[in-house]
Amino acid sequence: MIRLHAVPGSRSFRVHWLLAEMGLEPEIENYRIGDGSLGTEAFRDVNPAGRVPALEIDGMTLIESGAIIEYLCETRPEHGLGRLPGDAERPEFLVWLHYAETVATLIQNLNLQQVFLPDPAMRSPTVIGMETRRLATVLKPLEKRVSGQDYLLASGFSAVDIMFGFGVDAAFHYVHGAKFPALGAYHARLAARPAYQTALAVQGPDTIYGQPFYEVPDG
Ligand SMILES: N[C@@H](CCC(=O)N[C@@H](CS)C(=O)NCC(=O)O)C(=O)O
Repeated sequence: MIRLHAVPGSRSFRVHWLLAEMGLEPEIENYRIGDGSLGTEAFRDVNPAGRVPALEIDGMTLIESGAIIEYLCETRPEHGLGRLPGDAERPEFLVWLHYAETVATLIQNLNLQQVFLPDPAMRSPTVIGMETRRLATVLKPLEKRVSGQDYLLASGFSAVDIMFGFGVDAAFHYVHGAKFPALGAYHARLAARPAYQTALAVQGPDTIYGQPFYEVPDG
């Protein structure tokens, strides 16, 4: 049994998509941010930090999307989605795997400001402006990277594209896609993958974003 604890539209999509690339179908437990479902005693038994993803697999419960992705790639190497120790691309694989969290943290800060604060008056236009600029800055190396090749690694599609693929989608709620044409095309390539579509169909619609784009408020 493989069970994925998930919030549609969140980092749990990374794990779901990787499992789909491996032909594995997890049972899904869906939660929502802000409705208390991540704070129940039952979920705190799964992950005391109250965060998704959490994956029940191989008799364990794993948290942290990056760690889960590394674990799945290492224990199921036949799918060729990781770059294991000894592989010439291993250092780059690790860099991009963790860089995805640099991007995701900025998106998370913007989600808090733009989506989750209960009263718009609580927002800080200064913080939103700063974090939006910082998000655009960290996307630039990725834009350059996928201008010259289809995927983050020269050898082709790998789990780092999954780790980052979720972030591209979410980033475009805050930075204009027109400024990152190569990233837009990259995301379209990723989204066309059958496993991405399978995970998306099972996950259901994203429950985080109520609108396609969030401008930096005046102030
Ligand atoms: N570094 C962790 C971050 C986990 C995390 O913060 N997940 C978010 C969803 S993307 C969450 O569960 N948030 C719950 C909340 O903000 O209450 C990972 O990659 O799994």
